[in-house]
Amino acid sequence: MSTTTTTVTPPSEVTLKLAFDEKAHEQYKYHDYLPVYDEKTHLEPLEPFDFQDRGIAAHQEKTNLIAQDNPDVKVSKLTPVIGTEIRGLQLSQLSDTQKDELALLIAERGVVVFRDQDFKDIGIEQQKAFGRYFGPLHIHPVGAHVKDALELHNIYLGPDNEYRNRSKSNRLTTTGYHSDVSYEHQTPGITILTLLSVPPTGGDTAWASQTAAYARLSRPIQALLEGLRAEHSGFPQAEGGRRDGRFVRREPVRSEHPVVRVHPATGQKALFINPGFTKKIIGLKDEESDALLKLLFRHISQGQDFQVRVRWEEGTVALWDNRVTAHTAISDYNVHNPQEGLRHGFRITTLADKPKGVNGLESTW
Ligand SMILES: O=C(O)CCC(=O)C(=O)O
Ligand SMILES: [Fe+2]
Repeated sequence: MSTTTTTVTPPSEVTLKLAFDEKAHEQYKYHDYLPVYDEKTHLEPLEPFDFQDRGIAAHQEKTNLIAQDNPDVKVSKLTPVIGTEIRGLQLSQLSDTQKDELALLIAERGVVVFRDQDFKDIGIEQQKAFGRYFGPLHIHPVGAHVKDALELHNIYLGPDNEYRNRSKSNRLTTTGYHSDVSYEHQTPGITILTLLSVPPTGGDTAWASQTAAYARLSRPIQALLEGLRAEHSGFPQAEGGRRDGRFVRREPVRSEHPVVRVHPATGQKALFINPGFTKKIIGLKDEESDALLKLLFRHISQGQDFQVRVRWEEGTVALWDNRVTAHTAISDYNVHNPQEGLRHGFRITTLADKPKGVNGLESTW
């Protein structure tokens, strides 16, 4: 079965193509969050903007966010290197001071996983406002979105929408580490992923620490990489979308970003290349670039000792910093078997700084 082609016309007179089977979801609690495509709204290229990372203003100790004396708040490291889990705090209730501290915590730990959240039920406007605190919201150039919000990128894999399965059908694995839309000129900082329906088992997400990946390299290789930029391209994604008959709402771009990026709030260096979008290293011969990228992609995806794999629960919201991590969905469940459940959610992605490398190296395009 392929993506259904039913269309509906909302009050705004924009025609939406449904990317799900309407009949199968009539009673579904999160019906309004099912994937659709607005096939009319064409977007201009993203404009440059000033960006101040919220983590810069934060108190290093984060005592407002994770007060030691509150027995209801449970904060635990998921691994020594990457990932923190928080129970007993609602994202929807955080003050600005707490959000600043959260931005810093996400930068330091790579990904922070909040359990038992009411975030999924606070409504689209509040969800967007929460994201906007951290940076302008990114609209995905080709992805499915939520009916009333282009800014809510849809995560949905079911028998009625198999684009991810199809596009990866000739690979040995669906694993694909990436940093969200890293081809943009000012790339994402924090992504906020909320799952509304979670399979009973499977459908985890994994993150790799790019800070640790950088730190593990020998000094001569670190020094070599610190002087280099790499090309990140949005063209294959857009071309793949067009090939699958999807509407491309903003023309693709490519950028040349420093291979080693310095985080504005922590000052830490991280590898900033990923198998999803990085195509070549600028200034090297083809074979040199291919060999170096192969080494680094293998390093990132095989480094289980600097990765974390998170199992989703109903109410889980994960927030990660795309400048210091790479991540992959783990599509290990059979979407044709109703017993294996439905995985559905939405992603809010905030844009951040123009990447800065070591010794003043900057992105170009
Ligand atoms: O579904 C997931 O676990 C992650 C999805 C993802 O990486 C994305 O939409 O960028
Ligand atoms: Fe992603």
